[in-house]
Amino acid sequence: MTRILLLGGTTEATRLAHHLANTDYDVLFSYAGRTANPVAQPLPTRVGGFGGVDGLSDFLRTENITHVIDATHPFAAQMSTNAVSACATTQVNLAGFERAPWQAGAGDNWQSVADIQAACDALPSDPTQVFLAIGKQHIDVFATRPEHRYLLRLVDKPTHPLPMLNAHAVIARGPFDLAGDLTLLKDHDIKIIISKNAGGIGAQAKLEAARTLGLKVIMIDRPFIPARQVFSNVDDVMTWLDHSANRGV
Ligand code: 3Y8
Ligand code: NAP
Repeated sequence: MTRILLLGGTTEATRLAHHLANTDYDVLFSYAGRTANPVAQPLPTRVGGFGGVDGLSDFLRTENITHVIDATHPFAAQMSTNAVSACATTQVNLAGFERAPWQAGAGDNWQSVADIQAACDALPSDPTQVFLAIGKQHIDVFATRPEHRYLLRLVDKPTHPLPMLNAHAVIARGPFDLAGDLTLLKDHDIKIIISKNAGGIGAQAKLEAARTLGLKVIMIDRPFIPARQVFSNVDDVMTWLDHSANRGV
């Protein structure tokens, strides 16, 4: 009997959830529990970690999961790595569902860096205004650069003081649009944007706004994720699922 665990937390996962909800498949949606009020899904939903690879392996066995679709964010590398290990151990079918990275286009002024520390190191020595569009989990690094003024965009109101002296947080969940991001960048006189190469449409507006305003973007490359089968559209995920489900694997 096919039973699917859908690891979510992205626009693509939400789109796939709505598609799967209109099939006869038995699907369980999973959030990490990072945000206070995640978007409701049209599927039975669980919230919270599994307890590492072993916890996930035990979960797959006890919940009789036959397929895992990893539709987490490209920077959710620990979850994706754990899914590769746990599915190998338990012989559960695994497929990634992720969007292509963004590519710089004509008129873009991007500097690609390997990780968040490199993004911090890439900031200029002269004080400037920075839109730190990377959420809140890894912003401590920027406390070492107090000369700059930071604009942050967070999903939930911060419960602790921000680690940087000169910072302002706007609270918004996205997906975002060009008009809103143009206004945000102009209102805060932003000169540099730091972004993860998330891909997809949900966070792309800030890059279009940066191009319009001629702003520099420090683009953080995606972290390594172990090899697994990956699809980039719903139809291919469904073909994989229907094929392996019919073969009873
Ligand atoms: C908890 C679920 C949907 C999904 C929407 C996408 C689009 C908006 C863009 C900016 C960048 C950022 C951040 C962002 C985007 C979508 C998508 C995407 C970036 C929610 C969600 C959860 C999270 C977790 C959250 C992180 C944070 C990252 C904010 C829901 C809204 C910056 C990533 O407060 C925290 O601890 C937030 C943590 C991980 C990165 C970080 O390190 O802080 N996402 N984002 C999921 C869970 O619990 O499992 O609350 O509804 C999902 C979405 N976030 O259905 O429409 O698909 O990419 N999310 C980044 O890309 O840099 C915002 O502001 O421009
Ligand atoms: P991460 O660093 O890769 O994972 C850390 C731990 O969080 C995992 O080991 C796992 O805990 C738990 N976890 C992560 N995703 C989960 C899920 N969908 N269901 C159940 N547990 C999950 O993950 P992250 O970067 O913090 O991302 C957390 C969530 O936010 C994911 O759903 C992701 O899709 C979403 N998101 C992340 C980003 C981002 O920038 N990282 C952007 C947009 C959305 P255990 O080890 O205990 O199992």
